[in-house]
Amino acid sequence: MPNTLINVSNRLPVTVEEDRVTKSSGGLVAALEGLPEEQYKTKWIGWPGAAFPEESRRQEIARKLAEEHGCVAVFLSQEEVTAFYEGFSNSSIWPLLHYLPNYLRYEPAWWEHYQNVNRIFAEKVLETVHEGDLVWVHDYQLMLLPAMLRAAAPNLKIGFFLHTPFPAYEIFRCHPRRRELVAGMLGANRIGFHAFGYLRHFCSTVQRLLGIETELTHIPSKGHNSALGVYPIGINAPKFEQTLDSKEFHQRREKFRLAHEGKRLVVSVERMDYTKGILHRLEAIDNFLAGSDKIDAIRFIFVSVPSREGIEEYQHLVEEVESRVGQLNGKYATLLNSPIHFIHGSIPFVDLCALYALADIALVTPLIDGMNLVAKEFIACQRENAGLLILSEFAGAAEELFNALLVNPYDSAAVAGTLTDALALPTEERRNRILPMRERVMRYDARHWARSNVGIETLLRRLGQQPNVDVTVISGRSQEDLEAFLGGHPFRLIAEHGASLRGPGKKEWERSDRNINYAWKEELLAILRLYEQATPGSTIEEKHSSIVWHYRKADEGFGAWKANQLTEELSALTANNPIKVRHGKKMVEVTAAGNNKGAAVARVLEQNDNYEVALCAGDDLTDESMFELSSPRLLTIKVGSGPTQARFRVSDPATFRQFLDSLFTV
Ligand code: GDG
Repeated sequence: MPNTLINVSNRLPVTVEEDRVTKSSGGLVAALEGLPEEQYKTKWIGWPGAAFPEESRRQEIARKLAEEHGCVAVFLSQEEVTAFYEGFSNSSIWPLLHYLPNYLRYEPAWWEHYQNVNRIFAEKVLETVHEGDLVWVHDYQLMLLPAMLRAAAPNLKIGFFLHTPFPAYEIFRCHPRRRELVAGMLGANRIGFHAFGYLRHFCSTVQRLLGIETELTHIPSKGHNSALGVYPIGINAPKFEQTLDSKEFHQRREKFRLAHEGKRLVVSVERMDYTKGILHRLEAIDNFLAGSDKIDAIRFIFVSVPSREGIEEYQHLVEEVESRVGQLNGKYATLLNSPIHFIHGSIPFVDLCALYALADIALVTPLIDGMNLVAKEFIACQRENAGLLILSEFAGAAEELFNALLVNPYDSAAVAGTLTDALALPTEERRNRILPMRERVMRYDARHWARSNVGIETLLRRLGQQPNVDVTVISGRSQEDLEAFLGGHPFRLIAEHGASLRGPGKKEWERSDRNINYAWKEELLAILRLYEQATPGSTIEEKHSSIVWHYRKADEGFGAWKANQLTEELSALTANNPIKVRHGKKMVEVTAAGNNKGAAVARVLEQNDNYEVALCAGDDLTDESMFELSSPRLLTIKVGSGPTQARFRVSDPATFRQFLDSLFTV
């Protein structure tokens, strides 16, 4: 049975107008179209794109959407759309996420609506969800939703993905509701970003706003952990390949070729948004045309899709762009050419592909952009041609598209210069640039993105559902940590290197270390306290079976020096006792030697002599005690490099996940 993945986003992937249901455009929609249907049964929850005041009409639309499109509609009144969407989401959060506090507008009444609409979404999700489903919340309009869902259904698996950048704390702190917004996101089990920089900013913002100690891998939250990840979104690669193979595409491309014959084409495609750098780009084009003696041989095509037209800043932008385009065409037009071909509208997908394929250059210069799918789509369509991508260094895509010509969109003279250079590059070099990027864009596509986002959750769930398979997780971490990470799964959990155990499906923990003497803890704790006092920034963690001195927040050199001293002192003191002292990563740990993962595995095998085979894998030095066991039923796998007693080895955690995935395909 495939898992049901419930996608929750502000907009549904369809728009309802009068009697027509049309597909919405936009990055998210395209990406999720690429999810493999055989693995994920998907449902969408979202707003259908217009206010429908009459109840009978709402019912009719809800039925149509559910039956024909697998969608659950969330209806909003016109007032809610204005305050929640245009107001709070797009006039206060959006500009800050894009480092543009000058565009920030805020009205306190919007906050009530934002909370209220997030609550309406929460109710819809709770009505729709079944045990075992995975909820995936998208973007800044629904930042409160994860925490609302968590409060109502503590065991629900919730993912959150932010499609925009996450800015530096100094910017995000300008938002009047900054704390509530980040706390809302922390309701998710997994929070994804397009780039590592965004993740880092999010961590430091959480730390400074909420005072929570964060790690770059996860953030501890009430009763659970939010794992953090970087998942750069991709395009729907198969859809592009199919279109490029179609007869219609070839016809359209030929038609456009004839219409623009004899001209080099430079194309820009985007929503009409101030983050996309349209006015700065026009400045660069002015610069370029002023220095060009071949104006008749170049044409700039702009496709600017109308966006957020109810918002004043967007209305001004349209006026300014139209006036600037008119002015530049007036200034540079000849009897043979009008250099800027401006479309303020949306064009059909096949035309978009034909345009990308025909273009010599894509000029993609946002002032800042979470990812920017247009850059990747252009590359996808360069299957036969050898076009060049000029890309803003401030788009998330710049981190991946290694052969693009990167520009600073604020530096219009430099953009104009890059354009001149690009037009002069020989075909051979252009091909050498585009081809390796195309390979990457087609491989790491939307399907890959969606899989890596929901992959680990799906895998864990599937493991939990296998008949005749018991899953045991053994870790050095505390009971609380294991519960927070894996509490919702029917796994046997063994914490603190074997000191305590929670049976599958049980709530209570049992200690498995009753015969171990911990009298030493008090005495050694006193020594650790002295080091804590003497080393500012260091802290002590007390677990049932061990004590740990952490120094990652202390001065690096001083901390390491004190750690060596402590390790020596403790080792000398404990030499003749069954106590282990370990100097690990920014910590010194003292544990009872009787607790080790090997002994824990031996106990599990002893108590379950019906197991035919036990697959035992790990990536840590402490896992060697399991690999050293000599049971014929045991199949041991080391994950990663380093010396090992294990029988098999896989190179990294991702490969191990793939292996499990293939073992347990349902
Ligand atoms: C947000 C983030 C992030 C545009 N014009 C037409 C058309 N489009 C399609 C493009 C592309 C999509 O719209 C735009 O996606 P982008 O990624 O470039 O930008 P945003 O809309 O701002 O998306 C962004 C994205 O979310 C995903 O996470 O990359 O950073 O801001 O797919 O092709 N499609 C058609 N006709 C048009 O005229 N058919």
